[in-house]
Amino acid sequence: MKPEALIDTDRWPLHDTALHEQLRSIFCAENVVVLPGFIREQHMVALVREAQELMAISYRSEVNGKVNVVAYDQFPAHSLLRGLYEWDGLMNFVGKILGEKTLYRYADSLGALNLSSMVDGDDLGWHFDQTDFVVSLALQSSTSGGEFRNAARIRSADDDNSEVVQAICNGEHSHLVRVEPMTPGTLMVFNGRWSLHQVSPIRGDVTRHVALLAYDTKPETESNQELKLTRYGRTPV
Ligand SMILES: O=C(O)CCC(=O)C(=O)O
Repeated sequence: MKPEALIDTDRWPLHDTALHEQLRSIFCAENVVVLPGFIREQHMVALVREAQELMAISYRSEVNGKVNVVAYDQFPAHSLLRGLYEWDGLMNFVGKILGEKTLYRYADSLGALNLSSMVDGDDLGWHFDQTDFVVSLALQSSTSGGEFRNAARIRSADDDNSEVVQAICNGEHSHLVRVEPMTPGTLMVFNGRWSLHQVSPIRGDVTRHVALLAYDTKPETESNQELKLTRYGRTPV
């Protein structure tokens, strides 16, 4: 299936300049853009099936919380998620939202595309990403819990705002933290390098699946060896 066919282009016309401007202004104001129903509902079953199958080969990372992660190099050539990630049409659309003329896929053979699958009791601690932008695609929600909590643009290249960051990690400053609605089929664009985020503990017997598509403003960027080891249990061969 062509990647474009997965997307509800009636609701989200990818080439519409008025839509680009609207989403761009939301991103400028809020540093996060949430696009509910980005994936056509009839294709969600196939995407969840793919996630379920891939989860079987995931690495269980237990360093900053607990999460099962499938690395980019584990997605087969026929994967729908890989097809979506490698399709320029999506990258260009994301670039329009971000106001970036040129965007690059993350050059990290493990981190460029991930599937994150979380089961009862799993959670993901507060962290920043090592790439500029992450696009999350919500595939399946847990019965309860599994909230994506985000303190948008809490630090910048000039100011690490460490006291506030530490306070949020200690459960303070809840007014700076927003829960983003990640219903299945939602695409969310945010800048994980500057936004502190976490996933609250999963409750219930339904697995939470999210695909994470990473982009950067510079070519050839990668995460460091330490992150690779903790997140994937290995470094690329
Ligand atoms: O699962 C999510 O919604 C976010 C995951 C995340 O931030 C990560 O894996 O680094």
